[in-house]
This record gives sequence, structure tokens and C-alpha cells, in this order.
Amino acid sequence: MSYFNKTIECMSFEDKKQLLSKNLIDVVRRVYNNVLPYKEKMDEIGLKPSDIKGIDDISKLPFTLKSDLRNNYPFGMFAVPQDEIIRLHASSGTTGKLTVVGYTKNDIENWSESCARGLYGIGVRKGSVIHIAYGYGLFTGGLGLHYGAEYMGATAVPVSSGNTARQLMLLKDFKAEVLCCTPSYALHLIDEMKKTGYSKDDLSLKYGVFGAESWTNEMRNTIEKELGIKAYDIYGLSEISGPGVAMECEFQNGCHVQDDMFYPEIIDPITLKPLPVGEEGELVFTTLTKEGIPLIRYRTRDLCRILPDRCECGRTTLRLDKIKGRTDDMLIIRGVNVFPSQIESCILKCDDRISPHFHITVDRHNNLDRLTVEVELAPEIAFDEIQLIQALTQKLDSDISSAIGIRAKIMLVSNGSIKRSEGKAVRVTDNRK
Ligand code: DLL
Repeated sequence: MSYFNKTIECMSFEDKKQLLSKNLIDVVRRVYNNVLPYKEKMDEIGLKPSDIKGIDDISKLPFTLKSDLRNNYPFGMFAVPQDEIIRLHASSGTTGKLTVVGYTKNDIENWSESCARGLYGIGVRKGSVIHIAYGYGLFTGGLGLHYGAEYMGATAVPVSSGNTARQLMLLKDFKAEVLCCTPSYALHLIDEMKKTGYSKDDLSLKYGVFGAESWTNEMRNTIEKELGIKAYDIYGLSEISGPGVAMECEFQNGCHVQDDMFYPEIIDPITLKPLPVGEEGELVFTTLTKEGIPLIRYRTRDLCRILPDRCECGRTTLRLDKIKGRTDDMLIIRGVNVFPSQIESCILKCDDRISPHFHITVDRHNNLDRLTVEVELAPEIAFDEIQLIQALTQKLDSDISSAIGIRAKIMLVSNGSIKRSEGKAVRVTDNRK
């Protein structure tokens, strides 16, 4: 089984270019012939499949948006007959209809390989026990990593999300080396360990595979320290396959994109023009090998940059910097752009007596935006230590205002009072909408 695909992952630039070009030409022909919305989009701009002669022509192609999938709900973007689809997944949006994706047998095989390559890259091997606490079901997190783990011959434990006490018991008893879940759920597990008297030495964990939501390097440091593990970032989205589109290797220096399958571009989200390597913009993916629902230049809304340097691990695949957030997560407060990740960094760097749990609320009072950041105290800190609370509030106030350029109302709250998440955390309430 080829879970470290050296030929592909360490391919020279010239060979990779040839491979990508061949696959792009093929996928464009497939979508033009089999997916009506693509034929219509290309006809509208007078583009024929034969105009695409290689990967350098990719920017001639039209973009695909989430709304294209919604408008063609459920199967209107599929490129193969229904009886070739062996699995469906779907992601719920904040608005209305689900985004549905379908996988052929080959798609599941490739997706499994992409997850297996990622897991192998951090040091997971045949026989490692992998505790998968991402949700199983229509969400791609659980089943995606499950198939990746089995593909490489590791032992998958399909725990799914929820029932934290049982998760801890299973982690301990099955001696899992690898924990897969959202970073916010990892924090929740850590809290639960403290409450129930588990220590990191009771567990056999070595690696964490955390993604599905944005998280900062400060959050990584906290989780690594508390669990005594190395925490790795995994990126993906259901439209492109699911987890494993990109993942960090042992060097923790950006997520390696499985770019023979999923080709990334960074564009300026306003002008829609491609940006040079190293510049931050919106991440766009073209699926090069997918059969069920191939997507051309899919706009992810995630803000990111492609790292310009080579990774020490020897892989030549393109690497993504940490996702800064989604364009739709960006808050505009009194005219200033604010990302929740900037606030997260300040909170995690501030002081050990503050916990990593926070919630951001934005209101409008007398036509003026008001930003409130609630942050929990660490469990051992009593709420009546008035001087300490004042000092911590002042420090956080000054750290956050110098990071984001505007003042926030800081509210330190007692430990346990902010709602925990079992999947993706909901960190912002915007009451202006
Ligand atoms: O979240 C797939 C996944 C599952 C990825 C498990 C990693 C681990 P969706 O529900 O379709 O799929 O959500 C995709 O989540 O566009 C990003 O905004 C965000 N996201 C995913 N991974 C990361 C990450 C899964 N590592 C959306 N860092 C994406 C930041 C992430 N954001």
C-alpha cells in the first residue's frame, strides 16, 4: 500500500507540471462534457476545453462558488451517473440548503490515500491506534480519517464526537497514540481530564491531528503542553474531498497540499486575479483526479498564503501557511477588519491564569459597534481575587487593542461558563446582523 507516495510527494517541479497539465486537461474535458453548469459557464465566456493546454492556462477557467452547488442541489454538479456514486456527504451552511458531494470508488480510494499520506508524514505507522473523535455522518471529518487510517494499516477507533468521559476511558484503555478532533474539542478533553483526575501520563498519546476550524500556533502550544503531544494541523473541506486535502508533516511548518489531486491557487478576493506565491489571499482549489463531483477553481473563502520555501522533510508539494480565517468570519468593527484568530492569539499568550476558552460578541449601540470578549479564568483561579482580575483584564485589554487597533470590553468569567463545542467551535455572536 502506497501511503508514502515518494514518486508523487517528492516529484521535481518539471515532472509535477507535466502531471498537473495532463490531469487539468482531462478534468476540464470531463466537466465540459458531463456537467451542464460547467458547459454553460465556459460557453458564456467562449472557452473550449481545447483552449486549456496545461496548468498555466488554469486562470482562463471560470470560478465555482458554494452557490453553484446549492443552486444545483442535490446532484446537478455530479459528473458521473448516479450508480457510480458509492458515498454521499454533505455540509450544512448557515443559510438554507446543504452542499452535497458524491464519491466514486476511485474518489474514496484517492481520498483515503490523501489522508494516509498526511498521517504517515507525522509519523503514524501500521499498527498505531488512532482515536477519531471527529463527527461521523454527513460531516466528512470522521469517515475521511477513518478510511485514511485503515488504508495505511493503522487501527481506527471510530468514537465520533460526544460523551467526553467515555472518550477519556477509551483513550486510556485502547492506548491510542493519535487523537483526531477539532482543536476546540481537544481543549474540552483537557478540561475534562483536569476535572476527573486524569493526567497526560495516564494516556499513551503522541500525536494530535487537529483541524476543521481555524486555530493559532498559541493554541497549538497550549494543547501540546497539556497533553504532552505534538499537535499537527490538518486542512480540508467537503467540496474538495474532506480532511486530508493538506496536512502538516513532522516539521510542523505549513500544511503540505496533496497537489497532484487538489491544485491550490491564491487569488485576490476583490479583483479575483491570481496572486504570486507568498502573498495572502483567498484559497482556490481545482480537483484534478476527482470523478464524482470534480470542481474547477472552487473559491473556499479561506484566507491563506502558499509558503515560498521548500520543506526540510524533502517533499516538494506546495505548502499552506496557517489559515487566517474565512472571508466571511472577518468582522468589520468600526471600520476595522478583525479576525477572531487575532484575539485568540492574544488570549493564549496573555497569562497562564487565563484559560483558552473565549467568546466574542459584537453589538451596535447608538450606531456604534461594540466588541465584547468574554474569557474564562483558569480553573484554579478564584473569581474574588479582585486585584488579580483587574490586572489580567488590563493586560488583555491592552494586548488586544494593540493587536487589532480597537478597544474591546474584556469580561473575565468563571471557569466553565462558556459553552463548549464537540465539533467546530462557535466563537462569535454578531448581533448586528
Ligand atoms: O471541516 C473537513 C475537515 C475535517 C478538515 C476534519 C479537517 C479535519 P467542512 O465542514 O466542509 O470540512 O469545512 C471546511 O473548515 O473551508 C475552513 O474554513 C475550515 N477548516 C478546515 N480545516 C481547517 C484548518 C471540514 N486546519 C472549512 N484550519 C474550510 C482552519 C479549517 N480552518
